[in-house]
Amino acid sequence: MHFRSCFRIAGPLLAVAALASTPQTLREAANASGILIGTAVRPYLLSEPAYSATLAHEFNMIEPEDALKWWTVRPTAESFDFKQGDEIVRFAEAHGIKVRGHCLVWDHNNPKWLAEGHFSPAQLSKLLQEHIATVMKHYAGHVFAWDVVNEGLDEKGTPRDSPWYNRPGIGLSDQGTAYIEQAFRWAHEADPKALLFYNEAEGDTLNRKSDAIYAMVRDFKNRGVPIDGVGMQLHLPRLDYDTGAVAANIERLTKLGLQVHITELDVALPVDSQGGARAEDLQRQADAYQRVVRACLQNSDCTAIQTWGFTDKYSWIGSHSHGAQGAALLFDRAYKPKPAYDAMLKALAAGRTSTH
Ligand code: 9MR
Repeated sequence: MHFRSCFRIAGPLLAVAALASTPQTLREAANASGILIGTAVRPYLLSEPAYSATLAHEFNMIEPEDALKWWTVRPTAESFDFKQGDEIVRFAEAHGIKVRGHCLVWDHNNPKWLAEGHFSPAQLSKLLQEHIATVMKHYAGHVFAWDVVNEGLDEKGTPRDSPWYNRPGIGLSDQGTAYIEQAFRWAHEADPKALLFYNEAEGDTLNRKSDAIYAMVRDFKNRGVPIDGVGMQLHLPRLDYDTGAVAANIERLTKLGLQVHITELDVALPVDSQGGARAEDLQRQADAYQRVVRACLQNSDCTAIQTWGFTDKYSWIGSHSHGAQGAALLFDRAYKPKPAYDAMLKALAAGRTSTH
């Protein structure tokens, strides 16, 4: 009798305890698994209640999608505009969220005055060093990691044409990755505490580009160039993406003593004119998200997973594909979690499987 009544009380209590320990959000699951779960954000959307509430609940890291790019921060050669970036940092700090910075050096999206300015290498070198120093010092202590150089290599693995490299470049145009190295050295001088990343697209699996990234960062590590990690963008081009090769790539990079962040994950699907995707594609998308999370959790030096936006209401994919693709993210246009969300939550909640 006594035993039975205890059991009757203990049963529901145990159920409540189990419920309390089951993560209910991506953020809770990521905290429990010791990983950062992030997303790209646009500051002008923070005033939309569903947008900011979802961000605050679900993520422990955010990254300005465009707000810290040259075209936003550097309206003229003489001035800096930190309004948008500061708004994101204020939001993050009010919600205990870490901020990742993107990006200090890129051939794309530079302001017109810079792209068409006909500057000499000496002038460009001065402009870039000053930019890196001013932006990083402004955010020192608030932005814990930076994409110092974004997409510096082409598909053959050679440095991409850029005002910083060879058009006309900062004075290192015939020296391969030397301009990238210089940017990392300046970044380290500007904020010695920030983690410094090289961020790249289409270098996620084992291919010519990822081999070139590997060779470059191995050389940097060997020569003491200050670099802490590699960002793998992972804009997945296919549902059957080879996540085994992603895991192998993470493995070889982390063996160099580097961290890996997955920085721009999304999985574009074919969509109809209303932006709707097929149910079976949404399931396969969920599987792809889950496989990427598992590939990262397998390795204790894969320390962050970030999606490139979180609601299908706002994503670069639609305009980029002229409406042919979309539905790439974790929440639908009404902020309802999709199968991809459930799969990601499950994979994060399962925790790390790394043995090293
Ligand atoms: O999503 C970003 C979009 O809003 C911008 O118009 C575009 C150009 O600045 O950049 C997009 O983000 C890119 C990121 O900065 C670097 N990797 C590729 C991303 C998608 O194009």
